[in-house]
Amino acid sequence: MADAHLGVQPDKGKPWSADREQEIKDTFVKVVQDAENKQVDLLLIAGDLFHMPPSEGMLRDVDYILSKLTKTKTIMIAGNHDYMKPDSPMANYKFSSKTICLSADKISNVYMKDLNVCVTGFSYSSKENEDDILNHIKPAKAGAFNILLAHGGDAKHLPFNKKNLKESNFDYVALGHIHKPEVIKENAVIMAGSLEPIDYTDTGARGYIYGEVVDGIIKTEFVPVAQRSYMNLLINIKPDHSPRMILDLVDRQIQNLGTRNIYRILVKGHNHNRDVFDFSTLVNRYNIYEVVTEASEVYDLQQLYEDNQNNLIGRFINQLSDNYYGDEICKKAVHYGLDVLLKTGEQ
Ligand SMILES: [Mn+2]
Repeated sequence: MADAHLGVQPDKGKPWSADREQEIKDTFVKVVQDAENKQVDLLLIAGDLFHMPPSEGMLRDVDYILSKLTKTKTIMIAGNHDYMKPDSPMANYKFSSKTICLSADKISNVYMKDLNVCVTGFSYSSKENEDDILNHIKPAKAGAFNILLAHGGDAKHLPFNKKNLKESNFDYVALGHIHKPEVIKENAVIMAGSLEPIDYTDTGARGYIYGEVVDGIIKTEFVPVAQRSYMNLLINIKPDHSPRMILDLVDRQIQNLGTRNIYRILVKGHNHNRDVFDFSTLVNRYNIYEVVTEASEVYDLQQLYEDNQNNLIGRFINQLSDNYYGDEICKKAVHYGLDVLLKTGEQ
């Protein structure tokens, strides 16, 4: 598992914020229970178990939960949120559960003779680490099942080239940091994603990776455990829509998708009357993070490109903008694409 972010208060100020804080803790406990029920050998925590460097009390709490594991050993690293300074409670904590937290900034290896498994990795000692060490790191124990446990994947946090990790000699690479789960190489290199979604950009399912090794061959599966999802509802208002119709439509959609989920309502277009659509009754009834209303969007393409050259939005504009001013269909394609990209917040 990765990025549990214990102690985070998601959507501070919203009515569901305190519940979410508790749910995130409950989900962590549930994953530990799953490990116990399945009698797994090894629980790997790929960083950011805590949302901030943990106090001794927070560590004792987690240590107690992990001490319920009768068979499972836990190996964890500190990430950029719960980074481990030399004088911090985390660096000096002695676990009473079967837990090892790998040391900060220098690579260490834990070899478990009974399992013939070697876990290689290290913790963060500060909020950022731009080292490209993950592109070169090597397994430590020939003949063992070698696992790399690492936290990173953007420019400021242990940037890595997916190709290098795919070609590494590790038998399994357990990654954390990016909240969206991603199988980089099937059964071999996996970004677990956050255990629960933490903010509205974390759309989609969240959970952990369960793996079984039989005769040196590993098979993994994603196990969804998050109690809620963030969802974007795109509402396209047509000229003959009335406000009542739209409210009913959104209400039905939320009923179908689940009333516990947290929604953003993105309103586009207008009706013949140019009515103002008031969603306050729905905001009071459901978990609605925000309602974004806009008239048909006019984008400053040049500015957007300059601000987003290094991400998906910039690449999208670059690919499609050649005929932007000459071709009406191309123009629409750019607008529709930008609408979606800008609204999901995924870059
Ligand atoms: Mn992180």
